[in-house]
Amino acid sequence: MNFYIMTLFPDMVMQGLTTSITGRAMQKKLIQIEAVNIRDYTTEKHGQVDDYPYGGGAGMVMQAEPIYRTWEAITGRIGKRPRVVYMTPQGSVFHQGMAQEFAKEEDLIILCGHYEGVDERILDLIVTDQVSIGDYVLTGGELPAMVMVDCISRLVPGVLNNQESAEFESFHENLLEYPQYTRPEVFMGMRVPEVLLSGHHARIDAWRQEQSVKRTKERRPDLFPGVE
Ligand code: 6GU
Repeated sequence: MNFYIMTLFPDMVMQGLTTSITGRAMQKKLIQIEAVNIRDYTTEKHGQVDDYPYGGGAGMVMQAEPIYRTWEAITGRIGKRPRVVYMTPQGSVFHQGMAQEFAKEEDLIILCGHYEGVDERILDLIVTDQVSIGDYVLTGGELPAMVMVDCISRLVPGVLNNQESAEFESFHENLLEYPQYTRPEVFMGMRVPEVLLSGHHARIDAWRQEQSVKRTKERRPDLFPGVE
């Protein structure tokens, strides 16, 4: 899968995503990530990419032209017009199901905004999806883009190894993960639950399931539609 990230901070995006599992997936050519600098596509002499909002008000707005030219360069080069996701706190809130939908795409273009947002006409012209990563405000769309690329990439076949996939299996059915323990058996006087040392796999599975349900009801009742 190919990600094209339109941003004013390509180094920030690439440094984050070339690390760890997404970095390994890039080396294995299972995913391709390209951060394209919008500033490279400005026609203004001082590299300007933003301007004052018409009608006044605080902050600056990213201009339509450099973004449009960046998009033209990408789509022209690849000869395709993939979905364009604009990262904005005004978008639909990202969730696992959305990641599964995006993971079906061969190519994805992601637009990271900054300042007070982008000229609305760019949204009308090229943007197909608007996505937020939660109800809080960040300084720009780069971290949200990295979150989304990470989440989608781990769904691409081959990106996770067997061990990592098995860990994913344990977060199924919309339940939170059960508590985990490793050596030693006693730490600061606290013992590992006896059942985990018992070797009874059926009892261990039942205990883990029960812990997952309890934890989900306590911490994320919203994931539990059947529960009052
Ligand atoms: Cl996508 N962008 C910004 N700037 N802030 C956010 C966000 C996106 N999602 C949550 N907060």
